[in-house]
Amino acid sequence: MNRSILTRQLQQRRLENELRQREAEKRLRILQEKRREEERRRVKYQQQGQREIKQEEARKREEEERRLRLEIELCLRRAALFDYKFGNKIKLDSFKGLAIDDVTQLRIGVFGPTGSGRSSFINTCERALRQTDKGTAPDSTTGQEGTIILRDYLPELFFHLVYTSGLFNYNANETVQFENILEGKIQPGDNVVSSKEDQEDAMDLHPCPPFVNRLHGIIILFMANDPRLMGGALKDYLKPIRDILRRTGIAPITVVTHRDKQSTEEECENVVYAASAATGSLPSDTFFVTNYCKDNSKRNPETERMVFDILHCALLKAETAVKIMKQTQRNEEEYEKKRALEGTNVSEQVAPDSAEGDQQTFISYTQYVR
Ligand SMILES: Nc1nc2c(ncn2[C@@H]2O[C@H](COP(=O)(O)OP(=O)(O)OP(=O)(O)O)[C@@H](O)[C@H]2O)c(=O)[nH]1
Ligand SMILES: [Mg+2]
Repeated sequence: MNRSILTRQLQQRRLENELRQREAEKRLRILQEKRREEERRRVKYQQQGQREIKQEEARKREEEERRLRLEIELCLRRAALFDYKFGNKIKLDSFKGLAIDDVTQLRIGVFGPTGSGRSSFINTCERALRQTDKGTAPDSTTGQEGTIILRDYLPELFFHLVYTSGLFNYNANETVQFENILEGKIQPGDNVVSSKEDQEDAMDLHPCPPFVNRLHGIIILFMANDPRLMGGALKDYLKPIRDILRRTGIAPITVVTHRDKQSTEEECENVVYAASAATGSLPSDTFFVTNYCKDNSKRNPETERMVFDILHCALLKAETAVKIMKQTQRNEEEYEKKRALEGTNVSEQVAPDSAEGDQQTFISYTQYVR
């Protein structure tokens, strides 16, 4: 083989070798770039993972702080209810000139149809206040059907919740008995049949109950899925009750129970709207709760906060009602005094218990309550 052929072959091999080398170098660069990219991604994922862990830890810390803040709020509000004295809500100054020495307790009636959750609500209040696992109200009403039974709960406090049963049976005579309970003419331990004629019942009533034994506030309960609520039947049925309360000066609180049984926000809003229309409560005085009961026996701080909101509202309205009742009482006494002094012809004046007198009471009621 001549020399020039050998040189060309050598040249050719060198070129092929260089090509192979460049190709290998290129593949190596790609491989290294890939490795670096993977490394960058690994670091990024690691950082992201750590960030997520940190975020989760921060969320848990915030949740724990919120929980503890709520527990502190509940302790303070519980203590305020234990220490509650008349006048704490609307200030004693606003009762100036009124005879309130006899207001040594407040009684707040808990009304509602059977199964509306009255016992469970009272148990929820007891559990929230006393921090116990069980309330003292029995699960179902004892006693004969059609018998009015009252029982005061929370005797250790200035205010008592008064469990009422035997009403809301859609019975025409109920307004009379409702007024008797309101005025304190029926007391715990009495045995009054709700459907009896008033004449017969009058025998069993307390004729002149002291102011302290009457009801000063009202909580009316409904079960969220009571068909009479959404159908409007309860609104019609409660018209006389709304009228009595307006005349008396008591602004009722409304509590809808079984919140856990409602699925959408819209359903909840509709139920609250219907309930507030039925009782005449302001929307701000209408609450939607999940009671402690066999379905929900585990302690829930949010439930307790709601209960304290309801009790705060009930006491505020009860103090306002006492003020209106005491003012009406004072006006009546002054009217009587003036009449005795002047010896005027009464028939020309507006008697306090006439329709116009009611209107006056209503005006003062709206002035203070609304
Ligand atoms: N899921 C759920 N069940 C409730 C709630 N409130 C009450 N209940 C249940 O509803 C039923 C009636 O509740 P009660 O508290 O006994 O009602 P009540 O108004 O005292 O009724 P009576 O005394 O039987 O006339 C019971 O089985 C309670 O466990 C609630 O908010 N959610
Ligand atoms: Mg009951």
